[in-house]
Order: sequence, then structure tokens, then C-alpha cells
Amino acid sequence: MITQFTRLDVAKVAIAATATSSDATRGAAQPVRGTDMGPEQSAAPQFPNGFYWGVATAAYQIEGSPEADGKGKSIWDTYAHTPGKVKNGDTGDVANDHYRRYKEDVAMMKDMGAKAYRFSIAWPRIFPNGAGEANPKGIDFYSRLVDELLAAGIEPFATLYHWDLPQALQDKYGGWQSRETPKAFGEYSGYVAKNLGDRVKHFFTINEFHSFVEMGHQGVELMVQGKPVRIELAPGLKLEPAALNQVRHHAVLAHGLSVQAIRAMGQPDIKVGPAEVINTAVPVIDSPHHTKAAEAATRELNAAYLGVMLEGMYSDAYLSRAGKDAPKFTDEDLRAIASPLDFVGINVYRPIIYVMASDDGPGYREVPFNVSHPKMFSSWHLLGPEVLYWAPKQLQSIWEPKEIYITENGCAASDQVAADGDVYDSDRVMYLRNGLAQLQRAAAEGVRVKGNFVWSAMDNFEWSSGYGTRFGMVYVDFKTQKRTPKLSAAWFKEAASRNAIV
Ligand code: GBH
Repeated sequence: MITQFTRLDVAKVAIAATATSSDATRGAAQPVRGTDMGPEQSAAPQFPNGFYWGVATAAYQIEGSPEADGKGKSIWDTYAHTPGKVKNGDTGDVANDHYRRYKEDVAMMKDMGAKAYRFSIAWPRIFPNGAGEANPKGIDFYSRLVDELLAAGIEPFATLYHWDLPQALQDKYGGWQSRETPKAFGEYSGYVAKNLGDRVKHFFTINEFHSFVEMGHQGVELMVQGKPVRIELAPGLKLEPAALNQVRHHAVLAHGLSVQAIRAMGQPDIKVGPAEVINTAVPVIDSPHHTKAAEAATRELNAAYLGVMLEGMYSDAYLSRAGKDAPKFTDEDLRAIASPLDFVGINVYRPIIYVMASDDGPGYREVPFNVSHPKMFSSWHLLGPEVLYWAPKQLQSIWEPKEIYITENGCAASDQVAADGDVYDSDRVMYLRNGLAQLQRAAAEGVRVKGNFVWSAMDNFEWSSGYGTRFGMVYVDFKTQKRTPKLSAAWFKEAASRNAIV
């Protein structure tokens, strides 16, 4: 842990020196935080009381123990063991050994000042064959984890699907290509809600529809700083457009059936919503004209996922783009997909595009990223901190969800343990500080954001990129399993305790 802050102390003095003038320019009308406000704090409004300062992980990325206590195989066990799929041949066989070290990890999150933890449940631990007979030892693990979290004063938020589909469903039905998978997902969701819902009050159905559908069933190619980047995820298929559209439909249908099953089987005070990686079109110029155009673009960019979940229908533009390859669905499907939600979770990493208003076409046009536009460490991660303002703001304005969670934001960095034993992830601190200041700006304007989960609580298995791409606020030595909180963990702790960035 970073304890010696000599350089930061110097910085504090500098901040204190500038605080008076900035307070003066803000004017007296601004709400003031506490009476014990130090001179180094500004008078910007806080996040709402009870804001969840959270950290996030996912089962396959941290747990290891792929065969423990009767767990079945997932498509990620298969994919990671297929030569050439994951960088350096890395697999999640051991990962962070969290299945056995969860108590230590909960203690570590408590030390970091986390108020909430978003973890995912491995479906094949609960239903080793995807459906049919449940494996009680699987749910026992998550039950112990939840008890440990509650004892530490950390609120558990559980994701039901973070990409580790039971291999049995892939083998039997072609996985997400079949309606059997959403049906099985509904049953699994109901079972989990029934068994954990006395203590877990927030469930996310599915993580990043967009990512596992597109990257898992076709592969996604994008240009970053003038270079093509291709991303694939399990099961690594390359489907034709009609089949891909059907997979998209089955993913949102699974979400809907999951919400219905949780309502039917779980305690009435359970809250549920999706955790989607919202594709955000950021207005490149801050005028009402351009911000309205950007909102229209964001709505269309999310038509096949958040759009249908929150509007109960596919947009005309989506259906006409798909043409003869459009998904096949019934009205009953649409009703299930649009089941009322308690909140919407969004993962927010970067602007997907910048836009301007335009007289042509749909009323907006894309403004290309300059080749020199800065990026963070991972291949796809262009930097645009203002997306943490626009994404929740547009979400609220387009679809008016009751509550909003930022279910992930964070970045990879080239972290190394320094000679003094600490890890100085200055770029991650920069990223979080600038992004979360934008989120605070949204909250101050009345956007109903209830919490934020930093991805990730600790370094982990970064899917096709393996262990070299570190997203944690805690460094993990994968040879020894030693955990070392980075500079960003100290930064997070301070922000969480003040409930403010600026
Ligand atoms: C999330 O993926 C995952 O939920 C998580 O498991 C993962 O470890 C973490 O974030 C870090 O990658 O937006 O144009 O770049 C989200 C990141 C979002 C990255 C979609 C690739 C591709 C299109 N992914 N993105 S683009």
C-alpha cells in the first residue's frame, strides 16, 4: 500500500493555494459540502448520499478452480484451451485463485474503501450441464462470498452472465443461436434469485450484450490511431448476418426471461437490470443542436440491445438495415424483453464515435477520431473522459430509467512493481479522476446515477489478451498470487471517503 505521500503533500499545498480563487469564481449559489470542509476542497456538488463506490470483477477472469465442486465446463474453458485463441496461451485455470482466496480478496476490497462489489456468477457452477439438475455446491460458494461481503460492510451486486456459457448448451444447441439458451438462462436466473435473494438485492442479468454477441459470433474490427484492431471472444464463431441477428435477439430475450424469473422466484425487494456496454455518440461541440444530434445517434447505435429492452421494439432503421436477415420474433418475445426494470447498468470506457448535427441522413454525422487522438494502454481504448458525462445523461434523457449504475469503467496500464515495492499507475489515476469528475458533473445536473464500479478490483484474465493487460487497482503477481494495491487504490479510497472527485 502507498503510505508515503511526500510528493502528494506538496501537491496538496499547491491545490490549497488555488482553491480560494476557484471558489470565488464559482459564486456563492453553489451548494456547499460539509462544515468540516478543508481549504483544499472545492465547493462542487457531491455525488448523492449513499452513492455506491464499487469495484467489479467477473467469474472466469478471477476464480480459477475450473473443476472444483462439480463445476461444468464453460465456452471460455474450451476457447482458452484452443491453441492460438488467447495471447501467450493463457487460460483461466488458476487466474487469481479467487475461488479459494475470496476471504482475502474481500478484506482487500474493504481496505480500499469499496462500498459495493460487482461479481459474476459462473452459470456452469450452478448448472454444470446448463439446465436440469442444480449443483448445490456451486451456489454454496457464492453464498459464502456474499456472507463475507456483508460482514465487511460491502454491498453485493451479482451479474448472472459474464460470458461463461455452459459448454453443454453450446454443444447441444449451438449456444446463443437457439431459443433453448434464453430459456435455460431464465431457469438459472430464478434459481439463483431464490437462493441468494435474501441477501443479494441487486442483480444484473447480462454483461455487455454487444461484446459477447458481436465479438463472440463474428469478431469486431475497428481502427485505432490509424491501425486496424480485431477483437474476438468465445465461442469464436463467424456467423452469417441472419444467424447473427438471431443471436442478438436471443441475448435480449434471455435478459427478459431472466427479469421475469427473478420477479417470480426471488424476494420482492430485489432490484434488477442489465449491464450493457452502451455505444455512446459524444457531441463534438457543446451546443443544443449537436447534443440533440448525438442523442439520436446513441439511440440508434443501441437499437438492437438497450433500445429493444427499453422501448419494446426494434427501431425501423435497425430492421430495414437488416432487411431479409432481420431477426425472427413474436410480440410475446418483445413483451418479455421489455419487462419493467429497476435500473439500467452501463459499462462506459470510451466514446464510440464523435458526432455533429447534419442536414443529411438521420440528422447527424460521424466526426472521425484524429490519428493522434490519445488512447489508454489496451488496443481499443481511445480516451474521452467526457463520455462519463454524456453516457448516463443521454441514457436518462432517451429512455428515462428509474436509476442508473455505471457497472464498469477503468483502463489497462503497463503496471510494474517499482524498486520500492509500490505500483505507480499514474495513467489510471488520471483516467479515473477525469472520468469520474465528468460523472460527478452528470450527478450534479440531476442524472439519477446511484453508483460506479471501477473495472477492476484487481488485475485478472483479460479475455483474449490474457494476463498481460492489467486493469486492476490492485496488482496481482500471478506466480505468487500476492496482491499489492496500486496508487489508484489509494486514490479511490480517498475519493470514496469524500464522496467526491472535485
Ligand atoms: C469489459 O469489456 C468487460 O466487461 C470486462 O470483462 C473486461 O475485462 C473489461 O471490460 C476490460 O476490457 O468500444 O470500439 O473499442 C469492455 C471492453 C468494449 C472492449 C467493446 C472492446 C470493442 C469496441 N470492450 N470494445 S470499442
